Amino acid sequence: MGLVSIDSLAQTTYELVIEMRDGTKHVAPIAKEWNTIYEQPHIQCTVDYDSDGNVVAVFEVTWATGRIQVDPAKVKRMYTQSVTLLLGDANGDDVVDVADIVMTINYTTSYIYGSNPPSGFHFANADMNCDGSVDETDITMMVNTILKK
Ligand SMILES: [Ca+2]
Ligand SMILES: [Ca+2]
Repeated sequence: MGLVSIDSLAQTTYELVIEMRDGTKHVAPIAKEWNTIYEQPHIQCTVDYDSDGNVVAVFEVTWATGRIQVDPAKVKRMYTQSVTLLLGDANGDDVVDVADIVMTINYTTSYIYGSNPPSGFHFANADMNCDGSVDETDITMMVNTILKK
């Protein structure tokens, strides 16, 4: 039993960044399938209303894993950027090991039970099959990655 090479788990993908006027940033990973269809991420922006009736902009990207709702008046700019993922590295410490499995299980159970997801969870890294969701399939792939001979 041995660890697979980290290089084989590195993936280049895109993420959507919405930069607010107050300096905060919202980032949504864009699933890998997207890259096989288009060359540049296409952002669609529609206007919606929140529960208080305030106008919010809803930014969505085809195949995106994230849906970001922000006040359009407070948006400074938005752009896409390429990022290098380390598939399986759910906690972002540059190593793929059992701690990532534990964190991913915590993430999926928090989703099921409506509790807070673990802080520092790297969604795009944990989405092993890049289908835009993190579930038991990804956990299985993570286990297989770690146990791979
Ligand atoms: Ca890790
Ligand atoms: Ca997945």
